[in-house]
Amino acid sequence: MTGSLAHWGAFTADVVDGDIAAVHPMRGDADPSPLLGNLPGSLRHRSRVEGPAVRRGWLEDGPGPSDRRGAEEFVAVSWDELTELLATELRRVVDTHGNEAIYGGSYGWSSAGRFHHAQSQVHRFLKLLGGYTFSRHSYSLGATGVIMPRVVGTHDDLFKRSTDWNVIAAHTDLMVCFGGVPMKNTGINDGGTTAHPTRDALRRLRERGGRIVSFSPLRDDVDGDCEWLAPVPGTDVAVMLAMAHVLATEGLADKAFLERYCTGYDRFERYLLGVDDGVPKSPRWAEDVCGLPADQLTELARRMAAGRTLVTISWSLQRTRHGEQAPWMGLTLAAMLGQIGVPGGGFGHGYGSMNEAGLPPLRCRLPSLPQGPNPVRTFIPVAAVSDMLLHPGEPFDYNGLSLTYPDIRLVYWAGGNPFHHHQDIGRLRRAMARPDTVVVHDPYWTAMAKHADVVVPSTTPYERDDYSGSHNDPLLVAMPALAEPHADSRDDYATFSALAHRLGFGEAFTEGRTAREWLEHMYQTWSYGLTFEVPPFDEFWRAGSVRLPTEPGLTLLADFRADPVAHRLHTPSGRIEIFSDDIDGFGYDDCRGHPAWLEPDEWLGGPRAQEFPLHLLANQPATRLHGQLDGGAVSQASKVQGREPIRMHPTDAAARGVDDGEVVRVFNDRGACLAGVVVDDGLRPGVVQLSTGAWYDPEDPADANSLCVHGNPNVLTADVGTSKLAHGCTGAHVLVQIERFDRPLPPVRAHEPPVIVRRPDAQ
Ligand SMILES: Nc1nc2c(c(=O)[nH]1)N[C@H]1C(S)=C(S)[C@@H](COP(=O)(O)OP(=O)(O)OC[C@H]3O[C@@H](n4cnc5c(=O)[nH]c(N)nc54)[C@H](O)[C@@H]3O)O[C@H]1N2
Ligand SMILES: Nc1nc2c(c(=O)[nH]1)N[C@H]1C(S)=C(S)[C@@H](COP(=O)(O)OP(=O)(O)OC[C@H]3O[C@@H](n4cnc5c(=O)[nH]c(N)nc54)[C@H](O)[C@@H]3O)O[C@H]1N2
Ligand SMILES: [Mo]
Repeated sequence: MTGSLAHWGAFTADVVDGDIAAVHPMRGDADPSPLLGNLPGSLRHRSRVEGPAVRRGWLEDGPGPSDRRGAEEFVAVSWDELTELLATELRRVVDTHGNEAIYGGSYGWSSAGRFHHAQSQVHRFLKLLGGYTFSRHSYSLGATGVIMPRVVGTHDDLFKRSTDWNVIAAHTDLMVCFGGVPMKNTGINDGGTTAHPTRDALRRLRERGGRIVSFSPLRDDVDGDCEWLAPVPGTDVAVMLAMAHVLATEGLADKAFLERYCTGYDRFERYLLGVDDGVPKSPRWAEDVCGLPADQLTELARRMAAGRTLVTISWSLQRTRHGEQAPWMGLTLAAMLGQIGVPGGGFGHGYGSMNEAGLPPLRCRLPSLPQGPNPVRTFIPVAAVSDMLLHPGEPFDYNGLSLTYPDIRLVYWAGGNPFHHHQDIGRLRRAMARPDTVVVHDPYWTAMAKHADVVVPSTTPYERDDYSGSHNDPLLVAMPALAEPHADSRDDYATFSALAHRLGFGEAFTEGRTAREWLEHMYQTWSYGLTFEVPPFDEFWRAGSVRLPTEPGLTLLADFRADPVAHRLHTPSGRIEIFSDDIDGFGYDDCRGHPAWLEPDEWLGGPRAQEFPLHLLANQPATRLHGQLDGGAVSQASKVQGREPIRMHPTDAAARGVDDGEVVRVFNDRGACLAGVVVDDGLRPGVVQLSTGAWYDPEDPADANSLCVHGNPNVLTADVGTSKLAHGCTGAHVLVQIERFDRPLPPVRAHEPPVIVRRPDAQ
């Protein structure tokens, strides 16, 4: 039995015949993630990429735009051929079009492990090649990443230095959670985790008499006892405005706090009270928008002002059109309550979105692979990938800047899956047809690999030595290889080393180190910079982990509250900006100078709902991390006739004559997919839920808009940014219609490799 770690937890594994046969959660993890159950059988799964492969058309006709991507067979090539082909193509693109023509954003979660982290490897390689067009921010926090630094001076401190679960358990009277605190999401941390304290913290809060109010279209967004209020999806800003209106009009707003720690409340209040537009944002007004009774909102607002209240906003609320508004309005509501910086009160962003919120941060940085500068300055907001590929040379707005989309000739991806993460897959396929070359490194034949020209088989984290490290986890965990690399797969480091040598910068890339030597080197340089002792590398490796000091007991913004001058925020005013002159100055119609209710297109109160009357929540899957290990036992056990489950309210199912266990067609004007019905009364009627992550599986691979027979919701979602300010991902919400699917069920081939031809002359 050897130990290792995934994004969802540390474990020991039984390994039989080169594969993980059983997984045991690490001792000490109070609430291990069920996702560990996807690991057995994953190393030798039939969807592994066995060896280097090149799309036939690209190999025979050379680089160039092609709508055959995703619809053509592959040719197996040797590693030497692969290196030669790739090096030649990279050189051609750089010499003919310049480094800016390489899109190397390569967004995605890859795997835990500090050295073999695919993003670190690909970015280091492309920087040494002379640079690449990069991407900013994430699909997780596209809106937050831009709005929150402007209005509270940070975005990642909001969850990396958030109020500790122990503080919440001890002090909070009322936890008002927009988007709930879904336990399903707290298993995960970027970089891995060894502890899952959320469930226990909520238990202790309740035992003390604390209450949880969950605003969510789904009942199970809070596990166990809570007050469940189910607004129309996407209307939380109206709900919060209504409660702010009660505070403002009943003398419950903390004027002293607003004056000392905030700026611009008076301008916001004009909007709140309807001074200029004649529309007071009262509970009565909100009732028509959000579908919740005005009296209930009024009563809750009074309760919030009466005790120690924490307002939390889940990340999902900003992954929608106008996603900037919910975290900004949540912060404003918390500021009006005046409890920001007080133990157990104030504001939170990300409880129930990820493991890290509420966990103490490390008192040190982590070992990391050094990254030089990127000589290319061109970037896009990450969720503009299709816009960029379809509109080279066109201008666009972003965060007060006027930028231009570059002309991309080569797309390079390692450690991410746009066919998981990006919206409107039909449009993405048309965008991916534009470049000359698409390169993908992945251990698995994901849809992204099937749409590539050059497919590079990577090892999984369990086939190489590495170690973990997370900013909110006290353990650095050794991850010794559990098995030999599958078939002809290689570490990304080995692939990039060979390419770098062939391109003439091998020494700069490897610095003469093997992977094992890098592990030791990174550990050593890191340990020299620490203010405390850690054991030497060999000792750490033998022990299997090293414990690092953390900062327990934090309250978000407590230092700012204690001394707003010494700890002024990194905003223009040094305070919380309820009105931002900078944002106001940009003049955007979809993000104004203060938080506001702005109607989205994809909502039940708008005209689109006439045609597509169901609001689909494309939330994070309970059964896997994104698309990773969709073929694993836990993910597969949830499927209905092999399709991704879609939850429907009994009245919505009955109205369409569909039953539990049947397969339906979910569609709108962008696309359609099949999904398997699970009837459940724990949803607001009119809302359906189909999580992300079923591997895209077009019935007709040659048709960009083909029916996905497996249930990937991104064939339905709109490819529009949150606003001109952030252009964040808006994949959380989409309007759809559902009908019975009476044709014979097409087979699911998502996890089958494509056709791969082996040439008779190949070695
Ligand atoms: N509709 C909708 N869409 C969404 C969301 C939503 O809420 N709704 N959520 C969004 C969010 S928050 C996110 S973060 C994204 C996630 O999107 P991604 O992060 O792109 O999704 P993953 O499936 O985690 O992709 C990681 C890939 O890396 C591969 N990989 C693992 N280890 C290695 C390695 O060592 N080397 C290489 N080369 N590859 C490796 C895995 O096999 C996998 O294919 O999705 C976004 N998309
Ligand atoms: N098991 C599992 N956990 C994960 C991940 C995973 O893939 N699998 N992905 C991880 C990643 S990368 C990220 S970024 C986080 C994402 O964290 P989040 O974005 O917070 O996660 P979601 O599950 O999309 O949304 C949380 C809940 O918000 C509710 N919700 C959606 N829309 C609305 C709305 O308009 N109003 C209200 N009030 N509620 C709404 C939904 O019911 C949903 O269950 O999750 C992380 N955790
Ligand atoms: Mo994410």
